[in-house]
Amino acid sequence: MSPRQETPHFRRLIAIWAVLTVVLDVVFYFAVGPHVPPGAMSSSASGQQTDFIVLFMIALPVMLAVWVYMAYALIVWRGSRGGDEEPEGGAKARGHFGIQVGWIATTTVIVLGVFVYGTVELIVPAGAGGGEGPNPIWTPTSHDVLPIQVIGQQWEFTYRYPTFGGFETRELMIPVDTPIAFHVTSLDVIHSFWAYQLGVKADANPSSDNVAYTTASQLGAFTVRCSELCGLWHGAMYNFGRVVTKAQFLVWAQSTERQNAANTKLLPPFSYTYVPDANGADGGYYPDNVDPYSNVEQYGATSPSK
Ligand SMILES: [Cu+2]
Repeated sequence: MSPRQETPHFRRLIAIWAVLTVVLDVVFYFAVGPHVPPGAMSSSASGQQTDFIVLFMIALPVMLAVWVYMAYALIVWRGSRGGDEEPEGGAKARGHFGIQVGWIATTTVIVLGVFVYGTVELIVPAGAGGGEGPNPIWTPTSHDVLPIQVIGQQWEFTYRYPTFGGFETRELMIPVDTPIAFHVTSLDVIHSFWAYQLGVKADANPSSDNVAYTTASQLGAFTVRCSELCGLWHGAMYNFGRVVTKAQFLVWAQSTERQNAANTKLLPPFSYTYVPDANGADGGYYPDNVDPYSNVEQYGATSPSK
């Protein structure tokens, strides 16, 4: 037996892998973690950031196992040009019970662990929750939830505030440290409401009230994009929302309610879903609880104020 075969390759590999895993996982957690998207502007964003960090820290050792082995094999086991014979796998490369059991056990633990972790994070409040439909699994414990309706339409989002007289606006303002219930719907085709820094993404489908919760924890602007191809100007369907203090929000909401009062009267009463005006010409829309072929919709509305 040549001395080369006695070299403890396996132990060396494990040692290199273990050191790299610890060092890089720690570096990732502290240096990269805080910058992982979508940031920490809201409860849902923080939850997603944590999930990304955890999943990456689990994936990193797996990736390192492959890379370390490859690098080690390239450096230690490479044959010299035209020199030695091809190295051959010895007896230890086959039928090693410990390695086989270890391999199956490790991969099973990782996959089941990620499965359990992902499922729990989808359900508990800290998770990515929201946008699962009209009856979310998780609802905020607080009863003081601010409802905001998001209405997708070709090609913009508008917002209604039912607790402030149901006014409709293009501006999305939300108060900090307040649980928000986004009620997302559409007037025409399928859109998707994606408030990136809030970590909120919910399909906007006609005749559907899709609920997503979040609580903003930082002041500032966030982007809103449509994230479902919805026609010619899909790419231009974005704007900015803003997280403001509770006092600023109240001032804004009450003054907007006042300024919009005349327009709000022309809107259909607040409803969780709407159908577009079948007539189309006056650009109106109606609560989805009336016969879509009612006289009103077929022949166009006479606005309530007339
Ligand atoms: Cu869209």
